[in-house]
Amino acid sequence: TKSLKETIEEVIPVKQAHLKKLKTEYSDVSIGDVKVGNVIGGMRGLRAMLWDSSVLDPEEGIRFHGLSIPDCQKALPAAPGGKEITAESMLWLLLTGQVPSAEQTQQLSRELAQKGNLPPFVEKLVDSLPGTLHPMTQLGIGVAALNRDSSFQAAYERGIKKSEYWTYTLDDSINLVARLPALAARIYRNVYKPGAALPEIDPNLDLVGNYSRMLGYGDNHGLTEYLRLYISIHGDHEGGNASAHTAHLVGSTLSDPYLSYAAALFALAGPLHGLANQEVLRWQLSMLKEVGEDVSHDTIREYLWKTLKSGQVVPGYGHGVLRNPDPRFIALQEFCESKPELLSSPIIQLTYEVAPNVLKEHGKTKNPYPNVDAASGCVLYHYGLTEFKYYTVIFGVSRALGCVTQLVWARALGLPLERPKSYSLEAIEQLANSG
Ligand code: NMX
Ligand code: MLT
Repeated sequence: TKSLKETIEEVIPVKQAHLKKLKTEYSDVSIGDVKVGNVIGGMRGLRAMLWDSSVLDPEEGIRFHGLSIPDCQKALPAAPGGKEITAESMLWLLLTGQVPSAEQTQQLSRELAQKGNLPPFVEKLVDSLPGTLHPMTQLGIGVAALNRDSSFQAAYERGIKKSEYWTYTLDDSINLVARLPALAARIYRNVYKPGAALPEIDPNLDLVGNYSRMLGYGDNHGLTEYLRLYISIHGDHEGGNASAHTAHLVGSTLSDPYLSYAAALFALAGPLHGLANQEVLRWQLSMLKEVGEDVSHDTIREYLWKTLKSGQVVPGYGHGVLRNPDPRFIALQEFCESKPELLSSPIIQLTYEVAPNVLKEHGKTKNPYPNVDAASGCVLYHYGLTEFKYYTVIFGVSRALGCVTQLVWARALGLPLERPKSYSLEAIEQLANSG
């Protein structure tokens, strides 16, 4: 059986040859215009990034190396005793473009478990942070501190050839993914269950199985399986989303994967991006508080309008690219369909039937449909993980899968420093007038 590294090593020459072909044969070919609207509109729609592991179609949603979420659910190995996609099998697919065997997935699980402990100084650092500091800030601090042990940084200081960058980047990437559950669970324990014991990593469990166990939900098979699905399908969402783009930009300076991913986490911590899953819960709970138990389409509609009229966004709805309901939202909903106890939760059933029509009537958002955040937190809440300020940390454990994949590939392909050209308002107008 080939290891992850051996599999990547085999794919590298193929991808390098492909890039060379693009460079030599197509460098001067245009694949789209740059309009003023793109430049002043958050670069929406601009075809300006290479990101090889997933592509987001506005209508259909995400595909990982060509596989849709239902394809992945069929093809990717589950954890022993489980049914859902594991983080390991998704990471393998993203990094190699290939579906791993069950044996390869388990081999990777063992490697991650073996590398999963935090250095004691990071434990101390995280333990010293005040409980009032947002869990995402704590996660970013912890991830950045892991860079003390960066093998890329040490090798760069020693002086290595460019062709070797990717192996050290891969080492750091695997270590980072391995350590995220212990770090994220420690933050959860410190903030919400101070004094509680933190279980040791079980060498026979998959990454998310261990994460769930360290969070204190190891006996909750439903939640553990939900977390597996959640973490694998949040892993990558092409390159232009704010966290992935940040990791790519920072990585292009040859910052190591820890620093690049810490930066990405702070992008994820914004309410228009990953923090929306916390905001959805906050919004729904305050709606419940206001309307009481009398939750009906009418009361929800009224509350939606109140939110919109006060100038706030409805969290969990809309998207920068998608123009249909997010297939990740659908996958999480389908998870609930096989579990009647989740469907009976009023929190989960709220809003979905009402919000798209209200947003269409409001007439601003280009996509009135739910994105992944509309569903993700409600299920956690229902399973008893009610501390919603923690939810984006779970997203943060997940998004590393896609970000580190591209850090490895950016180094394997020798991609350059990212440095787009900017212009002032006057210069943009002059450029527009000169055609
Ligand atoms: N509620 C109210 N207004 C909205 C919403 C919404 N859910 N979505 C978009 N709009 C507004 C948007 O603020 C903008 O208004 P204005 O012209 O006054 O600036 C207008 O509609 C046009 O925006 P779009 O082009 O449709 O959306 P854009 O690509 O700029 O932004 C989001 C995408 C995701 C930032 C936006 O839809 C949003 O703020 N949604 C709510 C927050 C959210 O759920 N974010 C999570 C995204 C997924 N993730 O996990 O990262
Ligand atoms: C994501 O998963 O990153 C979000 O859906 C946001 C995006 O794709 O822009």
